[in-house]
Amino acid sequence: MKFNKHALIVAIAAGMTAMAAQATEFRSADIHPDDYPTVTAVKFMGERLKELSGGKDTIKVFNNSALGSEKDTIEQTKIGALQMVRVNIAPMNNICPETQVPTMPFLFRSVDHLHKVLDGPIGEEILKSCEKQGFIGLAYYDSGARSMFTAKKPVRSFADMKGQKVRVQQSDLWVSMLEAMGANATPMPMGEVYTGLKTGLIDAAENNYPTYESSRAFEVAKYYTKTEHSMAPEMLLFSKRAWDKLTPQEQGWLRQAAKESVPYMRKQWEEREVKSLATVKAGGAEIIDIDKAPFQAAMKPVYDKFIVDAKLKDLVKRVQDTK
Ligand code: GTR
Repeated sequence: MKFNKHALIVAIAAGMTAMAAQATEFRSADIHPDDYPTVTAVKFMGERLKELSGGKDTIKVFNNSALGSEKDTIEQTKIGALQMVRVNIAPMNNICPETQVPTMPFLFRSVDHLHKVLDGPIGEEILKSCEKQGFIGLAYYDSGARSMFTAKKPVRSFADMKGQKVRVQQSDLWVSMLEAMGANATPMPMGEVYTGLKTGLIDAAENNYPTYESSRAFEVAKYYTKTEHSMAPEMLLFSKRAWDKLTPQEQGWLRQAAKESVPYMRKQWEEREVKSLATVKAGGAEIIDIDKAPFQAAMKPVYDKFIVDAKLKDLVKRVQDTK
């Protein structure tokens, strides 16, 4: 048979088109920069997904708030315009009430306690509770402990919180938490914090070391007070609308790849916390130790207001009872 070069090229091109038609690139959003542990973890997940699916499924991360604030991208994920999103649990608080539980102030005793809860049936139950709102919860990522940082007046005692205008995440629970500390809470997207502090629109904000560092907030708010008031974790959510169109096999690959990205993320996170602390200190931040007892005591009304029904009360109790 005579070799027909033209036919071969046509055949290869047809094959490539068929492959391209089948390949799926899931879009995922994040507000953080390229080297932030949440972003590198989702990229790692994408690589694992590619391997598991034999090259069929991949993930493209849109970082640096390219697709909007966390609130915006959660809405895009709900309608299926975006397949995946990595957000903090806080902007989910108003959407699915169970997510308030891991957000609650001074709930977790340690990182080990947090991991034990989130890796077990309680964590699973909370992820699952978001399904009826249109989200498949794939995983939690670490976010350390959140603490106050102020631009003008350092917080050296509980009384110093009084009257500080503090940016909070877009969650009613967060507004109440800061109000219970005596502050004026102003919800706004993370992307506006640096300018807000610089222009004096806000006096303070609160976050973990890596975000305090990566947002450069330490340049404009140099007093970082270790209140460690919440260990609200990060969440990885998939759009239920998009999920329902996938085969069970694809869903399985996504779940597995997400699960495998968790230990990877935790390791990156531990390293980043150390690195970020060194960076902010070198940049002139003052790290202030504080007596946390009055903060903790002031949180009772917040529990009374948000942990209202039997379900949430039971979840909080089970978290506290987890040894
Ligand atoms: C960070 C978190 C982000 C976002 C941010 C904020 O620690 O990783 O997802 O929630 O805090 O305060 O808005």
